[in-house]
Amino acid sequence: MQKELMEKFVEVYGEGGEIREYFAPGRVNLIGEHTDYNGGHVFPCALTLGTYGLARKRDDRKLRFYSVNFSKLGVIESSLDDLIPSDQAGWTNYPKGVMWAFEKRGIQLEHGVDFLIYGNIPNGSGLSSSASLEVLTGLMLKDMFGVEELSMQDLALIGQYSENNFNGMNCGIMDQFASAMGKKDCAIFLDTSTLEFEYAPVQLKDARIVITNSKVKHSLVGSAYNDRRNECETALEELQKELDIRTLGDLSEEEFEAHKSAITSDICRKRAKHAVYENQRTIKAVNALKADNVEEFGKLMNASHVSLRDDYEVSCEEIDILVDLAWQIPGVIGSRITGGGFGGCTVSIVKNDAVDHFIDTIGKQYKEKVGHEAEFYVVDIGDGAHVIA
Ligand code: GAF
Repeated sequence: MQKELMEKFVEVYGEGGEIREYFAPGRVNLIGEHTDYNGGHVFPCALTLGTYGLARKRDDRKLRFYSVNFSKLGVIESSLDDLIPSDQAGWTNYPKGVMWAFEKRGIQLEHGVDFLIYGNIPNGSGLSSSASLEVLTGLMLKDMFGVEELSMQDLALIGQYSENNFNGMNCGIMDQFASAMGKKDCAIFLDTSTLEFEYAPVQLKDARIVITNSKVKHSLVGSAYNDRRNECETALEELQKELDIRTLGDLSEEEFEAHKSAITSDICRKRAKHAVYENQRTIKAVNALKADNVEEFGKLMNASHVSLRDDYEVSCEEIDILVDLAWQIPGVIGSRITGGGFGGCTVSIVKNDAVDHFIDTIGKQYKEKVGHEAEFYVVDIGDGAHVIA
């Protein structure tokens, strides 16, 4: 792979100079969904799938971008003096956004770059291909321009900042954090209100993590995501009239039940309920995993799905079909929607000896019910972003 990408780089941009190589992974979230902008906990892990990047410094301020995945687009040219989002810029809005965010932080980029990327995260699947591209770009800039003062955590924050302010998606920190800070065979138990975190080994012994891609992405994703955020903020403001809390993540289930009548709209109350219960579920799930109780972890994953489906309303027909099918298969420990929702993927924990049956059965029945095929990835948990060479 590295050799082929290097050859491609030379073919596209020509010989010469030092070419550096980087990798930033995608992520799957095991539990703790839509809690990262509510001051709650999340439990994602980095995948071994992700985005590779090769880069070479230029003498001028030109930027040249090439994606092996979108090779038909050819080389897309821009400049450090043109860091403005535009529809025509397509995927390059992500690396450009990170360059813009560096400059916003007072880090002047003196030279342009030739940048080639290749990603093996299925596009639009909700496994954070954009966050991985942001973190990849941050790492490339840090390394090439010797920006020692930036930690990997800073790169996650810069990625989120650029996504929020350059690309207009009001996401939380989870995806960029997982891509930057991931660790092999561990999930990250992150408190998004303080950014304190701990690595929790995911030792499933006789089971695997299986991601199922519904291959649907409903177009309301961006706007519905921002609506959910607003509804949670409204609920929080109303609760704050009675309670001294900073975020919904500060509440236990009992406190929420005792004060939920302060929230005047039924919709906002349901959204807040999900945020509070999901946060508590995530804490319980991590404790279960640490106590080696994978069955309990699975039950909490299932409960997470029900809450995302009924209270947060970010699931969709295709995803519910996948989860319902999974719940019926012996050997499935837990299954739920993962990521932002409205399509994308489910994550399931499946006993080793049930994995083939899981893929066969769900594959056939999904196709019958929905009319197109699902895709399955039996994944490993990998390291966070790093310099390859
Ligand atoms: C998307 C967002 F980018 C994350 O920040 C997070 O909110 C997630 O949806 C839902 O948990 O992936």
